Amino acid sequence: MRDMRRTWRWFGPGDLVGISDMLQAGVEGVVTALHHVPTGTVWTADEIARRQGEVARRGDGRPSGLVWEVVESLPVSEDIKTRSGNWQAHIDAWTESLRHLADAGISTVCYNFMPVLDWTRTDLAHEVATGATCMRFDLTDFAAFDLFVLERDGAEADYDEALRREARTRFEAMDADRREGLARNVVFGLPGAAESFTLSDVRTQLGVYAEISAEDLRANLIAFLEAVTPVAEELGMRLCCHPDDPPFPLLGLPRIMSTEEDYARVMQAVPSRASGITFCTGSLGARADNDLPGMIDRLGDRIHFLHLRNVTRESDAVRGSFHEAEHLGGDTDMVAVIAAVLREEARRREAGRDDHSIPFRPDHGQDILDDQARKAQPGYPAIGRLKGLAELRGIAAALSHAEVTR
Ligand code: DNO
Repeated sequence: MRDMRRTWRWFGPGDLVGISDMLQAGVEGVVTALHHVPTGTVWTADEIARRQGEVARRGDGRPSGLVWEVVESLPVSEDIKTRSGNWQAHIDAWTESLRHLADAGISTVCYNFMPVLDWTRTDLAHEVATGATCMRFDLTDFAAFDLFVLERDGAEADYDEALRREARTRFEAMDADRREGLARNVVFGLPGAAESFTLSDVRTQLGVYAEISAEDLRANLIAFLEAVTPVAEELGMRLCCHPDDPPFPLLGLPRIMSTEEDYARVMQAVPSRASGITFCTGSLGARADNDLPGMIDRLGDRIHFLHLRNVTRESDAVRGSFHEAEHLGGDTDMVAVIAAVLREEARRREAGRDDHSIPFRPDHGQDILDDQARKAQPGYPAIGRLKGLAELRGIAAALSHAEVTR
């Protein structure tokens, strides 16, 4: 039996890829969030119900048959991450939002614990050989931003001499538009990021983190989970922590959910299934030392949501440049990943678990064909994702077919 529930991220009514589009793409369930509600504020029953109503209708008003199944993300505030200021009020608001979501029948909630920046790229339309465009993280451009746009104190220490020199040459060759665009991509927030910062906000935030080590941040994550997990358990919900993207420290900020060991430590510290993992093959796959199928075998019990996408690593260094590949291209062996997911689902069916169909979404996609004119949210085109979904679905169907399994 094939499981792997096909979901799709939707940014709400302003998203240029609508409910009718995803229906035609073959989607079974919707992933969305109340992006307009400020971080730290309660998601009310009314706002949740309104979004559910929007998901339930196609563009022309007919029923869609689709349901909001996964929250991505319920944002965790900087106060919670730094355990300062209004952290307690924000945790109360977070758990209150969980209660309203549970009342509305939504039980899977993705979040992340990346300080200051959510996901980051230096280029949103990098052209590959086929003419498709994709997102790219270029370490030299990033260093140019850090050293010469942000002018972060102490940044020099994070890059070796050769990289600093290359970054300077790169920066000097950029016109004002490119410098501004780079800053926008890196810090002003890509789609779904909880906050959008100015350069001066970022400098202030970096000052706050100067006092917070990776171990402190991990302790804050564990303390957060110790507060919210019992509520999720009581409500029958599944929380799932998204990895750092990219999976290494940036701007001198600690990143603590980048590797198998990071996940294992947090899962062991809060040993409840209600506290789990968003397994993002794109984020984790940007490091060659992450063995993705092995991680699914070892941590699978706690994986509640999957982001399936692929990256091409441009270097073997832990911290290196990469770009987003086609779902079956790139450095991640997607067939092996899906085989591992199907093994986990089989274990769950055997154990009688009711969560044996793990929701996945085709994450990101290259801009191809009409995507290049539609200009939807960066990383979230209609056709590039539809192609990814079709390919992933094909693998799952083939690997679970009797011709293959007998
Ligand atoms: C990027 C996304 C992230 C993700 C959050 C989860 O495309 O995967 O923005 O939604 O980090 O909290």
